[in-house]
Amino acid sequence: MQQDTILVIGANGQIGSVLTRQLRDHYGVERVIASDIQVGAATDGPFEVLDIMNQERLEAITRKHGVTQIYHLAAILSARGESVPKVAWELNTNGLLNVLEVVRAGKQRLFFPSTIAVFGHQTPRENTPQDTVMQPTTVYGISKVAGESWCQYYHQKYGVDVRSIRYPGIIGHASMPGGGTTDYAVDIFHYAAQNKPYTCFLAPETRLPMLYMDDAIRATLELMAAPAEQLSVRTSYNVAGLSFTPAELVQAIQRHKPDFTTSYAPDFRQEIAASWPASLDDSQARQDWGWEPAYDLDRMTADMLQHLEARYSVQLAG
Ligand code: NAD
Ligand code: VAH
Repeated sequence: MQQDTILVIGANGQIGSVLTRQLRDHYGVERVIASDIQVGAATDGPFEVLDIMNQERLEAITRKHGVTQIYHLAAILSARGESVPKVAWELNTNGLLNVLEVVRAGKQRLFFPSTIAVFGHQTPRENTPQDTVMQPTTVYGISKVAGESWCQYYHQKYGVDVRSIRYPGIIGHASMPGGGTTDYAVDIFHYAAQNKPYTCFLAPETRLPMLYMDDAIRATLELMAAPAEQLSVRTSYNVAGLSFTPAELVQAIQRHKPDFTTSYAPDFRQEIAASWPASLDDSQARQDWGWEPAYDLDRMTADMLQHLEARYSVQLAG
């Protein structure tokens, strides 16, 4: 049986750095090639500097290492995308097209992360269906709707085995988020763990779907391992985990740290968040490949605080 060799594009990022570590645990360090536009976090194994706008270099790297699977994570996220809309469109869409062209020829299995930012004000906000209105308000969302459609097109037209999840906001302790609207839900834990007050850039009642990093990585690996014939969606799967407001997250943190306080100063990201779902219907993912989340709000909060308090107390002691 052929052993898989995996390329992670955008391996220095919030998700890529954790995913690369888990893939290396699973497949072996030498079988997982990390890549990013510059050298960064994921350097404890093979690493290639790769600008995804350079399709020839991507082709050369996949040939050199005999790559059989690609996780393409490089993108500009929702909040940062609004300050550089054309750059975000270019990277998120043409970067993906470069990857799709390479896997069309090389027949690698591809993972492409989409997002709940594909939805907009016209979308049902509660229990957002798998198939529904998609009129996004951000350039990030527009690029991901196009990306989902390109993935389905390459699957239908060329048989490309591309698989995708619409990630909600991802929360983890091992890496920092990079310019999104859900970043508050990671930042807040770092303040709480250091016993500092936090100022939240979303309003207290803003309910959004979220997913703990452990669940997000497991979902990704389970989808990539699922038999192709079981997959009925080649745009992108809704995947739900948690759904909470900043006020509810503060209460969950206060159950561990009663003195923790938060004030609210909503900025431009409030408008973006208001256009996204509050909760998702992920029954198709559950039916097709057995998706089930493991973390609820209390379990996630306990795990985040435990890891971050340990890290900051070591830093203080040092
Ligand atoms: P991130 O911003 O933390 O990381 C993106 C990585 O891509 C960075 O390391 C960056 O250096 C790299 N990159 C940027 N331009 C590049 C280029 N031209 N060539 C190669 N690499 C380049 O992002 P993330 O949060 O880890 O998200 C990863 C993917 O998951 C993205 O596609 C994002 O849209 C999607 N996603 C993330 C979330 C989330 O909450 N983090 C939610 C939904 C979807
Ligand atoms: C963002 N965290 O805020 C990302 C994500 C769920 C939204 O794509 O942009």
